Amino acid sequence: MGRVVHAGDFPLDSAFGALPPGRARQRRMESRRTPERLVEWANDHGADLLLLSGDLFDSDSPYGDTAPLLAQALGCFRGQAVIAPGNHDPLTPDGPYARTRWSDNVHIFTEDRMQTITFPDLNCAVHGAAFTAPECPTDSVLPGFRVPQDGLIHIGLLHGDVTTSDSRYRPIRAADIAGSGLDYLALGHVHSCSGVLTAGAVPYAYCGCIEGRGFDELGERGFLFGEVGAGTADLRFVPFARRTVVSSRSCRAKNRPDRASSSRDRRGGCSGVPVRRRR
Ligand SMILES: [Mn+2]
Repeated sequence: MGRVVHAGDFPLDSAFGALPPGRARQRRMESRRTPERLVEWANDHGADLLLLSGDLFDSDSPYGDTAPLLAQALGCFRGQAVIAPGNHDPLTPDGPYARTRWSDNVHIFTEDRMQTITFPDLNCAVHGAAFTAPECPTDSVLPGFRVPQDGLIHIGLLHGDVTTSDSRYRPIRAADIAGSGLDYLALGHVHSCSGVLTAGAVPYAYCGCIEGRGFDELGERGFLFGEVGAGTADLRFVPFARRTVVSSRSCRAKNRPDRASSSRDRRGGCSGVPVRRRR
């Protein structure tokens, strides 16, 4: 099949609580351009499928025009987009997914059970589910799921927590990933990009968050891009965040005292957004 972008954990209208109010407002405004920038990148790189692994909004009641902005951006994507709502943006009757008009190339999982969308032109099927509440203490999706042997490429798209212990955010077991037979499982929730891992023969990955928002999210942020084939997922990390949160220590280590207390603006120059030294 074709080229895949896997992104998630934006989340739009995030509070940026570590910043002073004026700077936080600026960052929120910038973050609302994220979908448009992502779609431009995806179009420029010939992506066919945009997998959005949830937590695209910070809550199920974002500012009034935030969801329409996302819908407008995705409507400009030349391929197909699929969304698996997460714990911050669960699929609820009054939430942004239900209340917004989406273009025909946008597909949103609506239930907390495995749903399948087939794209014959891409020779591919995307399987996934939605959070329908802010918490999901059991995984009712992957256990027992097995892809059919029908010649299609099978991709999974879920928001959840790969763990061996309890989790309020859909605890996913590695054995269930391994047993699924998926050609790739695109996951959201964890804010660091995992790179492509494997459970049994099944490749899976967390794309990480697209922007770092605080000192627990230092360093490059972005998404995954590449090709998925039968049993193979060749995706690489694409740094994309407009700003990168850096600690004073790493700045000084690079001998750039002018940036010692700032986040770097990808468009060049020093943004002047204050960041505190990590302790
Ligand atoms: Mn989450």
